[in-house]
Amino acid sequence: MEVGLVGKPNVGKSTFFAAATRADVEMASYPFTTIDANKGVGYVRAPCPHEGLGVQCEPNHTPCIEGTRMIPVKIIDVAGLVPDAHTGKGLGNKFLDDLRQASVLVHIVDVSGSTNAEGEPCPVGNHDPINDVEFLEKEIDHWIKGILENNWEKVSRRLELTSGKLEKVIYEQVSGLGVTEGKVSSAIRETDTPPNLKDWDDDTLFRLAKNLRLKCKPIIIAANKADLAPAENIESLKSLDYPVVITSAEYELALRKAAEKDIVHYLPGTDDFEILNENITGPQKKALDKIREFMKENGGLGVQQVLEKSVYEQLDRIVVYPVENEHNYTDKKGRVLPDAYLLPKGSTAEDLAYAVHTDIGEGFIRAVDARIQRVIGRDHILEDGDIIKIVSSR
Ligand SMILES: Nc1nc2c(ncn2[C@@H]2O[C@H](COP(=O)(O)OP(=O)(O)OP(=O)(O)O)[C@@H](O)[C@H]2O)c(=O)[nH]1
Ligand SMILES: [Mg+2]
Repeated sequence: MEVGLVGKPNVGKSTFFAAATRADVEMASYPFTTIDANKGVGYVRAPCPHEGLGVQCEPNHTPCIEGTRMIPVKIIDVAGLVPDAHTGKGLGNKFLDDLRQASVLVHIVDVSGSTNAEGEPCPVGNHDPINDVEFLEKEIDHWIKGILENNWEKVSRRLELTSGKLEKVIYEQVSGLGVTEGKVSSAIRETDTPPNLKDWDDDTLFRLAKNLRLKCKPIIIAANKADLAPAENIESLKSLDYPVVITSAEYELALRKAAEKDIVHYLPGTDDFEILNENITGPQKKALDKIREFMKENGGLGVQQVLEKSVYEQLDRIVVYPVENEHNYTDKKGRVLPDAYLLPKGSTAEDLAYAVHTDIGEGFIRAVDARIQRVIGRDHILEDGDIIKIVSSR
C-alpha cells in the first residue's frame, strides 16, 4: 500500500513529504524542485490496545507513543505536473509511472492561490485553485489512457488470436496500476464500450481511462498553504465532490523539527503542543503562537489527517494485531503486541495469516480471537483492533 503525492509544481508536495516522513528532501519556492521521486515512510495512528488490556506493549516496527500506535505507510513524492503534461509540457508525465503502485493519490493543492497554473509564484489569491483540481484529473486520465494504448495493435491481435476475453486482455494491459480484474471488468461495463475492439476510438479509451482512475486511484485533496489562504478559497475547495483536508505542511514540518530539538512537545495529528524550552526568542514564540492559532481553528495541521483519511476511509483499512500467545499477547520472543497490520475491511483470519507470511497462510489450521479467547475459523471476518493468534501447520 502506497500513498502518492501529486499536484502542480511548488504547492508543497515535498514539504508535506518531509513533514510526514521526516526525510531530508529538497524544497524551494520555484517549480520543478523535485525531479526524481522521493520515497519514504510515514505513519498512521491507531489507539494501542495495551492500555485497555492492562499490559505494556513492546512493538517491533510500529512504535507506540503515549498509547498511540504508529503504523508505517509508504509515501511517494513526485515531480510537479502542469496542464498538458501529457503532450510533453513541463517535465511531461512519464514520471507518473512512479505512481503505478500507489493505491491512493493525495492531490496537494495550493489553496492560497499564490502559484499560477505552471507553479510559478504569484500574489496570494491570484490563482483559482479550483482550476487545478480539474486539470490534474485530466492529466492522470491521459496517463492511464497512454498505458491502455501502449502497443494497442498487439492488444487487438492478442484478443483475436486467442479469442480471449476482452476483460482479461485489458486487465493484463493495465495490471501494473494495481487494479484487480474485477475492477477492470466493472470499469469496462460502466464505460459502455462498443462490443468490437475495432470500434473503440480515442474517446472510448479516454472514458475507460477515467473509469479505471476512479476505481484504482481514488483522490483526496490536501488544501495546502491554508495558513496563507483567503477563507473563500478554502470554502470553494471544500464544496467540491472530494474528501478535502485543510493543511499547512509548512507548519507541520516546523513543529516536527521543533519537537525533535525538544523545543516543544508535539504529537503529530493533535491540535496543540507544549513549549518545553522557555528560552526561545521572541520571533520563535510568535511563530509558534501562529501555528497554535491555526491548529485551534482547523483541529490540527492536516498532514496526519490526510494520511489517515487516505488509509482508513479511501482504502478502508482496519488495524489487526497478530500474536503467538493468546493469553499474554506475545510473539515467540515474548514481545507484547509486537506488530500491527493494516488490512482491507472484510479481511478474514486466513487473509491475516497470508499477510503475516505465505507459509503461515498455506498451513492455516485455525485462529483464536485473543480478546475473548475464542477459536475462529478461516473465514471469520476480522474487526478493527482485533488481536489474533494464528495456528498454522508451518
Ligand atoms: N505558507 C506555506 N508555504 C508552504 C507550505 N507548504 C509548502 N510551502 C512552501 O512552498 C514552496 C514549495 O514547496 P515544495 O515542497 O518544494 O513544493 P513541491 O510541490 O514539492 O514543488 P516541486 O518539487 O517543484 O513540484 C516552499 O517555499 C515551501 O516552503 C504551507 O503549508 N504553507
Ligand atoms: Mg517537490
